[in-house]
Amino acid sequence: MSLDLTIAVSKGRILQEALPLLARAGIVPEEDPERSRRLILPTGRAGVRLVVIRAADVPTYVQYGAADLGIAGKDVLLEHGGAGLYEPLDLGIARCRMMVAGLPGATPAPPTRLRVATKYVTTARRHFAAQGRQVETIKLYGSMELAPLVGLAHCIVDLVDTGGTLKANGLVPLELIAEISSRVIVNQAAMKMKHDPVKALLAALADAAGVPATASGGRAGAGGGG
Ligand code: PRT
Ligand code: MG
Repeated sequence: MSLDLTIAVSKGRILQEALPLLARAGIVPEEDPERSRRLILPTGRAGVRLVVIRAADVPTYVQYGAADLGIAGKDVLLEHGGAGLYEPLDLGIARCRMMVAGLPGATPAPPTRLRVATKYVTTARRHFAAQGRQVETIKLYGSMELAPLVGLAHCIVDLVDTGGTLKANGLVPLELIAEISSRVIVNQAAMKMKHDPVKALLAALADAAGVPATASGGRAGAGGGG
């Protein structure tokens, strides 16, 4: 069995923030991942290659062992559920908060059934179920902020960073669901079968991120914020 390692990284803002950190661990892709059409990129660290894919696909690749490790937002991990994954490192990058937001004073009290528009239907349902609230979720793929403005939903569950997008649309944050940052995930079988190279890579990434390397971390996707 090859002890080479494949790391799946979310493209977009996570990749932008992860690249300098990966570089400190010697992982410099041989081509610019934002420009290259190649989907598998060899790197300057021996035996390590990157695949750069859609954020929501990262846990899937790692769960099935198509990639040994991944870098994904906690938002995506909460929604995925974390089956087959360890989450040993919080890289502390691409930070934001997952929140319920809506028009001020426009969210109905029970027993009215709340209509929630979101890309995170599983996480949203779990959040409201923990409050004993059954909600109707409406799956959207982007521009969640529009939904309350046009009467599609009472509120949204979305990521908030500066709050500028909410504000620009007259929406207010209502409830915090989870603090979000990007995490390193590891395929549970790879953690066993490729233990030494995986451990070495995790130590290098922890060092690059300036965070403590933990044992194997918990199962990914579990819990609210941490
Ligand atoms: O392209 P694809 O559809 O696959 O995904 P994407 O477009 O959502 O990817 P991208 O590049 O935006 O990266 C998404 C990941 O970055 C998320 O999974 C988070 O882990 C992380 N992240 C961190 C964020 C934000 N901060 C963030 N602010 N992702 C999205 N936002 C959006 C938010 O959805 C909202 O529309 O930014 C807007 C709010 O920002 P503020 O500053 O106006 O509050
Ligand atoms: Mg995008």
